[in-house]
Amino acid sequence: MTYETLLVERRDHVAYVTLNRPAALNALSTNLRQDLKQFFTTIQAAQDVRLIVVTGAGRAFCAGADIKEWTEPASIVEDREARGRLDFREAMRRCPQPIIAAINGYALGGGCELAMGCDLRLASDRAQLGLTEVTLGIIPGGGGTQWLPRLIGRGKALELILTGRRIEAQEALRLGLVEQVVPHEHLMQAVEELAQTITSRAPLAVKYAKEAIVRGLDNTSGVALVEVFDLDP
Ligand code: DAK
Repeated sequence: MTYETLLVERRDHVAYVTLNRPAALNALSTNLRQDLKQFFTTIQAAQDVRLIVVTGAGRAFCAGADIKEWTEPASIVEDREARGRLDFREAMRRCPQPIIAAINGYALGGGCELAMGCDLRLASDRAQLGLTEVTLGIIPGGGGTQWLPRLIGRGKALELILTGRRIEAQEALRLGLVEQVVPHEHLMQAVEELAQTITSRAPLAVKYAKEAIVRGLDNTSGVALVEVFDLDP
């Protein structure tokens, strides 16, 4: 299957998906969200795919929601409803395969949430991460309010979300937001090595270990994805 805004490649048992809107720093346009939903829905049934890697083309992983689609102030509310219908995160959550984020550059707003929706995060030393939504007058509506405190604790999550501050990869590593920081030019090699190690292990053990961890920790993430949609304007 081919996509307008994604590049998909399979090597051995690994599917590599690259967000491919580099001129817009891979911002999550309607088309890109639609393609991601289709991709994650399709791939979860592909039994020969044992692991998924998500990365971005160019100098960003993903700069978040495509703010150029928010042409009128009132459309943010309509956009929120449209996002609910097009949300790819639930399809991601249902993937039995481990998902690695290869964070090659900016991961901001919805882009940081996309990284947190993955199971493991390896970052380039050039990456910058942040939930910057409050600087635009909105809250992280794509899971960030639930995932960030689980990863880095309540106080630090509040500090980052309420200020909208961007952090460098090394700080993200110290906080536990990413698992590894790798020199930029070695990022994909490090990701491939980790992917190969995981896919060399017993497939069912890997699958059920992921399921046990994610279901145990993640049973309220629907709060972030559903109740936010229901807020009154
Ligand atoms: N949307 C659209 N275009 C973007 C973009 C974005 N988020 N970020 C960058 N671009 C575009 C720029 O407009 C520019 O395009 P041209 O002008 O060349 O046509 C191109 O990418 C390069 O950007 P810059 O020239 O700005 O590059 P710099 O290196 O100077 O700066 C930057 C890079 C990443 C620091 C800067 O571009 C920036 O601050 N971008 C915005 C980042 C941001 O605030 N992202 C958060 C957006 S809010 C929800 C789920 C999710 C969300 C909301 C609701 N529900 C389910 C309800 C998510 C919200 C968000 O993500």
